[in-house]
Amino acid sequence: DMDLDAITKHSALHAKPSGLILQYGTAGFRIKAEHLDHVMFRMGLLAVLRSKQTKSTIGVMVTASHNPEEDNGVKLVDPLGEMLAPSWEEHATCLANAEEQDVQRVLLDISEKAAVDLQQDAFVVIGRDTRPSSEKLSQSVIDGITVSGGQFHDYGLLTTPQLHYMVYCRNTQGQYGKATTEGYYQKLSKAFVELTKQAFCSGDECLSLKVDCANGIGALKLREMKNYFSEGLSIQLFNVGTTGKLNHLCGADFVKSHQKPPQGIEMKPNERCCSFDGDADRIVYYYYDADGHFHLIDGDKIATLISSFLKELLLEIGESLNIGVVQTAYANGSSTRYLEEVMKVPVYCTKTGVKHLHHKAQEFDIGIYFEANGHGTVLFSKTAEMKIKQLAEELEDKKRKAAKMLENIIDLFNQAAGDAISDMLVIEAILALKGLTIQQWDALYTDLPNRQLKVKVADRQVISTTDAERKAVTPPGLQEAIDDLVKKYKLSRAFVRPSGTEDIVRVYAEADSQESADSLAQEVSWAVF
Ligand code: 16G
Ligand code: ZN
Repeated sequence: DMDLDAITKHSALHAKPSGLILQYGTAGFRIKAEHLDHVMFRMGLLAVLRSKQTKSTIGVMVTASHNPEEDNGVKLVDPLGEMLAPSWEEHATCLANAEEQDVQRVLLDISEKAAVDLQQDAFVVIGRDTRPSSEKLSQSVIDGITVSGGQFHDYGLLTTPQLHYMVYCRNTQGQYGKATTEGYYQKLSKAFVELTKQAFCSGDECLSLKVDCANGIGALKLREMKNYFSEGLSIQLFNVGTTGKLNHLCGADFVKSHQKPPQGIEMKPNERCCSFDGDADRIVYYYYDADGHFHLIDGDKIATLISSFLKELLLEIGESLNIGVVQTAYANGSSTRYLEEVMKVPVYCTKTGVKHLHHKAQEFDIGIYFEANGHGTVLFSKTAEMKIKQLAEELEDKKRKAAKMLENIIDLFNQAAGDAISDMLVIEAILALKGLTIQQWDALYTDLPNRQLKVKVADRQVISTTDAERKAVTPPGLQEAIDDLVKKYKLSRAFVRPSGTEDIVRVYAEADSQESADSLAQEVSWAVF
């Protein structure tokens, strides 16, 4: 049971700065670390309630992903390793904003609304990234858990997707894997080694990769994992956090948004490189060509490579499982066109934010989702998984081989969340199996030149959107203005949306040339003003 008076007393030790209002957004709570102590404590309390209500293990991750080192944040992870359910995001916001004297009342309110059985046991697992503030903040989460009578396991340093994996394992009685970092490494490396056994080029030539770890958790975890596949893949780690600052001039978000290589990595022409973000749930690839031009391979091209590989395997085994690719409005128009017209796979667009893509991808036997920024994974339905397992036993020769590959691919993809380590291994395996160089992969299609801008406005919520954020509904006249601007350029597209993580409006534009994309983005941002 919960001792509400003890909670109130303890809460005062994690007092909320008066007047501070926060919102549980697309990525949980995220601000300067010094303002987060009360939020952490209260998310400990909330995780206990959610655990009681779902009668399952709940996860709490302390991270601010690609944000600057001074920031921090917190996210709750639901029983199947998914993002917190929307109704609970609201509870989280209420609890975080409650004034000190109201904490008890809000807790009871949530328990009542969500029909939480307070007698139920609670279990919470915690992970954190490498930020200097993370350790102390995760202690505040633990404080909240223990004072409300919950049990917990603190994993300490973990990537975000590893925590999602742990939660998923624990709530499926170990069927998905062992809920330890060792279990995670074993599951992934076994699948990777089996998959690449058949690789056409097995010398160290083709399986060599440089990884920019954003000076974050990815460096620690990749280094641990390297011991599990001694010779299969040679990876060189950069920005491992010993000298540089987290996410500073490096990492997946920096590379994607600046469209240039990170600092702190040595790149030779045509060498395959990739960047993780600060909590290792995003990955992008890139290289310099022989003429010194930089080429970025983002989430869209990753989705395309994976889709084409999976489609080939399905064709080989002769089974008609339905595939769907899920993107957001940020997907490059060329990628959508290529997937639909050349590869003939159905493409769907959802709102920005992993929970939306993940949810949509669950509708298919094989749901491939990636945001252009490099967050994504592939989900396999239970039916698809069972069918593939069965075929791997029944079929013979080439067909059997293809079914076995699919079986390993299922194990290699993190089914709970987008995962830079897991995605990297899938990509490396596909490139090796198909004998593709990074240039050949890049050449699948040519990205339309594009530009993103941020606009500061008094109140970003005056902009509301529809059609998966591709059309502005308010303020009146804005969409018409954008339509008129878009008409002036060839192969053009543009949209605006309020950011879910920063107090700004984001503008996206693409067109037939970089100059056009730049000037369209600029004109649209003036229309927003
Ligand atoms: C968060 C989301 C990411 C999304 C980004 C958009 C998760 C785990 N992360 O980082 O998917 O692309 O927000 O940010 O959902 P924005 O709303 O500021 O553009
Ligand atoms: Zn991240």
